[in-house]
Amino acid sequence: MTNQRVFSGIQPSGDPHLGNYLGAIQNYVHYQDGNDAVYCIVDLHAVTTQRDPEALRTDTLRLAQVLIASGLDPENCILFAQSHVPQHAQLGWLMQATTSFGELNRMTQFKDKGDRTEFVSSALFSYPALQAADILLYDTNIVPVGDDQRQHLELSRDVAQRFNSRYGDTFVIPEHVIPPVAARVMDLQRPEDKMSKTAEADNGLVMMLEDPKSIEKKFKRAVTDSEDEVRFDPEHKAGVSNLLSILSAVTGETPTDLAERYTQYGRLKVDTAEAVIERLRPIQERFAELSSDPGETARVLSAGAVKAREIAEDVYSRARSNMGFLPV
Ligand code: AQP
Repeated sequence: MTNQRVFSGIQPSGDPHLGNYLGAIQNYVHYQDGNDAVYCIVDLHAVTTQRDPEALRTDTLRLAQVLIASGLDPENCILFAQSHVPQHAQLGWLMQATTSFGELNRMTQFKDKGDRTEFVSSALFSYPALQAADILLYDTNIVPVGDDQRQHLELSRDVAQRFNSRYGDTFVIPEHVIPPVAARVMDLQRPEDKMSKTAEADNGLVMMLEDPKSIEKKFKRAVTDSEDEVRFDPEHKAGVSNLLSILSAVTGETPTDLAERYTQYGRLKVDTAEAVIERLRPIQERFAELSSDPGETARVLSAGAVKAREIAEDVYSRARSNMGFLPV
């Protein structure tokens, strides 16, 4: 099907990592062609945990530059910062009123992040309601995300359906798309855990802008197991299967086909490192060019926000009117 509305968001909570790239950004680039794609740097989500204001500004611009360097074309999609479109926060409130405490309380990501944070804000708890607003605000058909967002996406659908049945047909019910491989890239040191910016140690985390030598070192030290058989078996061989998934996501070959080609863990690690470094190289080069002109990136985001607001205002007006608010 062509010309679907595609929407996804990514947090400016530090530079993105290989999991963000293979699980999400690669699909953002894919879905911008032949669709109406809208991509949002979700800075309002980033402040659900305490952020240094200067770091938030820097990270927002850097993330926009990484996304453009990865292949997002602002002429071919809408790229903007969430806080520039006030309808996100406005619809977020209506979504909070349509989401139950019990539903939010069942979100596993809140439990994980809440346990790791000293000050647990109420915004961290209600974040999936804002995420539902982000998605529903654009009459979205397709949401490309990594596997960790599956539960939040299901909540967005439930909330949209509840709103539609209470107040009449208002929102399009979105579908999520998750990549067939590397939908959950695992930590290289603790392959039972998701690769994450907030990992305890950074040896298991590969950043998109990381120096190639450092990437190579991390892959060479990746935790595998005490066997010596290369087999794709995520349940019993998490480390080896993670390497095969990463290599598969970069080369396009299936993890099972790749496994047949290897007899040694060492060779698999070296080839995966090389493939990742080669995939990231042009992105890093383009990022270096873009980062020399932050003013231009800021202009791209402002122009994106103008286009995003046009769509968002329509959908928000529909929602507030159906809910019974008086016209302004
Ligand atoms: N490890 C991962 N594998 C595949 N996809 C992933 N995503 C995140 N981690 C992985 C996907 O990246 C997109 C943007 O994620 P986000 O900005 O919402 O950040 P996050 O999910 O909070 O990611 P992090 O890096 O793991 O941060 P923390 O440490 O804060 O939890 C989403 O589509 C997500 O699925």
